[in-house]
Amino acid sequence: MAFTIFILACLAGGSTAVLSVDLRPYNITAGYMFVINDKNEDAILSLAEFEAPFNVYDFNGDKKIERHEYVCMIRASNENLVHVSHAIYDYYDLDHDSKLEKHDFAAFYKKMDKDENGEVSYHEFVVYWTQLLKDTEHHSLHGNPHPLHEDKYCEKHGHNKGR
Ligand SMILES: [Ca+2]
Ligand SMILES: [Ca+2]
Ligand SMILES: [Ca+2]
Repeated sequence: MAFTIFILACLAGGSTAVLSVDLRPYNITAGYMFVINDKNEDAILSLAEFEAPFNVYDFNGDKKIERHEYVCMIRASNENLVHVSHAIYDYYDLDHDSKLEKHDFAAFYKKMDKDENGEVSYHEFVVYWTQLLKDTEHHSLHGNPHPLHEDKYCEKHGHNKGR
């Protein structure tokens, strides 16, 4: 979700020269993200299912996902998603301290649970993420054409391109 965007890397093809990506139609993309993460296929995204990718992004295992961990992981999958990944990280990082912890996930999960029944349905998920992807459209469709900054950024933090 923040972490499902990892999945987007699989969806988004195209040239890496432009560093932008078209994720439209967003409701289809959101639906696909849900299906991939709903591991037990009960049409409910549980908090456990939502949190499952946490350790994948926590590169150094300190129970926090820092911006570079998230962005560089996405970047290793698909450079076109770098800019939208920054934007989505900001959605998760509600207190703007550039660290995502389990409580941030829980808070984000609550935001998706529109009817507050303690679980996120397919419909709730798709509505929420369709809007979120729409809001980040500027980042996904008009990416920065200068990737050098990101190169240094990820190398500095020990993320090798292609990991
Ligand atoms: Ca489920
Ligand atoms: Ca970490
Ligand atoms: Ca719900």
